[in-house]
Amino acid sequence: MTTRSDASSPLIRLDDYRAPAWRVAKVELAFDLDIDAAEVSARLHLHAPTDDQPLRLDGENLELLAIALDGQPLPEGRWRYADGVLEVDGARDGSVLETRVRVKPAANTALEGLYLSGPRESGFLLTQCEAEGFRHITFFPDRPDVLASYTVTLRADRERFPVLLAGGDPDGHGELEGGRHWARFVDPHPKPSYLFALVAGRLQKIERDYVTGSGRAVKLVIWAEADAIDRCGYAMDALERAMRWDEQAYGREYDLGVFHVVATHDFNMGAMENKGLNIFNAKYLLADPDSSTDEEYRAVEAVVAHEYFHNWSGNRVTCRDWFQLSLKEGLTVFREQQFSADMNSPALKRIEDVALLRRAQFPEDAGPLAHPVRPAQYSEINNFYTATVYEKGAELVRMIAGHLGREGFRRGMDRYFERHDGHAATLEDFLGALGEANGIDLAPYLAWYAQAGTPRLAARGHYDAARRTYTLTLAQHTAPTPGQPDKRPLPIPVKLALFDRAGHRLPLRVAGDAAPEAGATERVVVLDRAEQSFVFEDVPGVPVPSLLRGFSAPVILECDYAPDELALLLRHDADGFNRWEAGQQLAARAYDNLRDGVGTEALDAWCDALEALFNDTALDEALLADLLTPPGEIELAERERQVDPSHVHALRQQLQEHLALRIGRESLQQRYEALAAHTSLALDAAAQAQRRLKRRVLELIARIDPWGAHQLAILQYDNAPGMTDRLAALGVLVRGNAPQARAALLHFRERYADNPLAMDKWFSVQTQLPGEVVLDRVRELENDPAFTLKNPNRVNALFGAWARNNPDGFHRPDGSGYQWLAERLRLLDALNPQVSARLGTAFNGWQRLEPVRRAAARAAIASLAESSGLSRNLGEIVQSMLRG
Ligand code: B3K
Ligand code: ZN
Repeated sequence: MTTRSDASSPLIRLDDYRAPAWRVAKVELAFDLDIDAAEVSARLHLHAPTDDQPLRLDGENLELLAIALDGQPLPEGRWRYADGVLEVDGARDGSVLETRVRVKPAANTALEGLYLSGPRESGFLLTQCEAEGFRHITFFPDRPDVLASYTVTLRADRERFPVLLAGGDPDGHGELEGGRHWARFVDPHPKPSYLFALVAGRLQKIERDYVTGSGRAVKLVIWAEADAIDRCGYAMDALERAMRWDEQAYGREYDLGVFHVVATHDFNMGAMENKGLNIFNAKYLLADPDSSTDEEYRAVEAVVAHEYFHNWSGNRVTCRDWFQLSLKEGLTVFREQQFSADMNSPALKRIEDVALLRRAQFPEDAGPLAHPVRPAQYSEINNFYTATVYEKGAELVRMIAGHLGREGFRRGMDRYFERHDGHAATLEDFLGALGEANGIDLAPYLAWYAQAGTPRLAARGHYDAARRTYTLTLAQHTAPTPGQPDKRPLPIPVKLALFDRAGHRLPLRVAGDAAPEAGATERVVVLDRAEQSFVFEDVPGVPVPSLLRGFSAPVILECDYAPDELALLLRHDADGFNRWEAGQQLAARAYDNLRDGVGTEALDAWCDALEALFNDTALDEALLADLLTPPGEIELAERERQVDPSHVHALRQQLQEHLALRIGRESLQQRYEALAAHTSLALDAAAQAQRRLKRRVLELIARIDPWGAHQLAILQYDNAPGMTDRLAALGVLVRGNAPQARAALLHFRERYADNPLAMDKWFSVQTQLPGEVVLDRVRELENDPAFTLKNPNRVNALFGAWARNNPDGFHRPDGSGYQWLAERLRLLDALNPQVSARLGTAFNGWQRLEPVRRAAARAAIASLAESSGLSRNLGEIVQSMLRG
């Protein structure tokens, strides 16, 4: 048995890409499955244009039992297996290589390859292959540009493994001797190995018949363990909506007779788009009102759609190599965002996406882990499933889609799917197809894919009363990132409007515009140099510019608005997103007022505008809830040169206190009561909006009258019809350190002891205790019998929620939080490197901490880096942290 040694960890570089010397046209796999050991037989039909290159196959932790070439067993001297590579002599174009290996599912705590989910007596077997898990199952050229058709036979004990599933269409099943049975699946669509999957065990199902637009009958089947199958109905509805939407929006249909979806509690990420057999973290598949919040319902809908959309953007057209990961992920996130916007509210969806980008991607792009959407090199590819590749990647697709317009983008996507169907493509292929279908050269956008860091866009305006012109000067600058000291200008589309002082949009006429659109009040200008000016004509008075509308490019806008100008946009813009954006900028300026203790102009303007909006009964309640929420602590910390997370936390609390006082205790109470009177379990937009606003109002009350808020919260907790209201109330009690919190937590624990997803929330909510005390609580929770390092959801619910969502509680000045996390990372790394590496990124931003915390954080990271035997995953993260 041999594994690649982690110590060496060579760098893989985009520039070193070579097409595979050997291809596999067809794979026949046969599995003899059991909990402790499984045997895997593989027949690979090999092809090589020239067979002068040695045949090399990837394989990790495989016990080789037999090997034969073209029907002849291979003697020892004809093959070598070392450092994760099996080299075989004598293969020719058309050869068939047969191997038989043994793997150990129950011992696989990394949850990559074939593993056991749940207890050994009752759990089930499943696989996770992306990115490089297939090599933990059998020998294969485990790279995305080797596409093969798969025939898979599964054999196992019928009683222990009544359900046998693999990707593709079913192709027979039957009985075997000794109580065993078999099932075969054939996938006619050539696919890369990372899309292979199997599932075996005791699972229940729900089914639905679906007919595609062109009349193909598809059986949709969702599988889960017995205690969860009743919570799969919402996912089934979402799947059907997603399938229909992809037919209508992109003309893409499903292409097999059956589509399986399986839920597991043991999964390293959200879900996986395996061809015909999607596997989901239960968190993104199960939903019921008693144990899921409204946010979780939306997440289920989004992730179900995301994985389904991969069937075209990822599976039918896949990636040539892992550097192109955003080709499938950025594009699929974008498609999923469009879908979610269509199913729900476009403005709220955009707010959610931009908030996520700022919370997760901007800090990544500004820290030691910054990398381009298409990285140039990696040591461990699993470390590159990042907010940059996913969320920034989606923003790049959005920019390009905006450039082409709705019809042009569709035309381009049709061209892309048709031209590259059944192939492994690159980002150049993508931009090439989109551009060619529209007669536009999109090559300038490639620079966005290659350059890390968030550009800063500075805007200044000048009004010339005599000429009635308004000159807008835009300039861009991107700070150096690790390994990229010099940055070049990127094409930045800036969607803009000009408002007069009464809050009306002005018609736009740009000087020198070849084809002005008569009466248009919104348009896009593209800044593609370091600095550029745009002159608007016939402007009647000093306007208020509204810039980057809809967040038309993933940049940081720096504009010296007067507070009353932002307040005007917050009050008058008809577009919900732009209004929210003006409010966020104004809130950030209000935060500056509090921090500097100089002036209250922005603070007053923000509070005044929100007070007025609070009393505007026509305003959508969900939007109001978002407007009443200032930027988060992570985002506010980005405004500081040296970050003291406790100070940022305190200032943000003060900000909310000012707002609550301005709106007034009485008004808040009245609104709360009016909303509480409508409490229901309904999932429609209005009911969700009411719950969202109710939660926000309760949180604001808690800022100025904790005692009163806790009374309301305990009532809300006791009477909550569903999880959204229950968890919101519990959160207020816990964060407020209310005396009633203990009893509520005990009650919650008892009530949901058998529901792992609800128990995750029980762990998470307690990580939000304020200040110093939280570390003791986290320690206590770690010893709770329900805690285990082996379950990624549980680890993220406790350690992840604490280290990421409670900056004040994690960043203790004495470094106790850092040391404690470092110790946990060591333990976790020995079990599950993917999860430890992701958790390790919680240290991101340490270089910008104030000196005392910075030194403590550095010491903890350095001690981690010195530990022996770190995985390649965590090793790469801590090394980058220290280097950056
Ligand atoms: N493609 C998977 C993620 C795989 C992560 C591997 N470490 C889920 C998704 O993005 O749809
Ligand atoms: Zn994806």
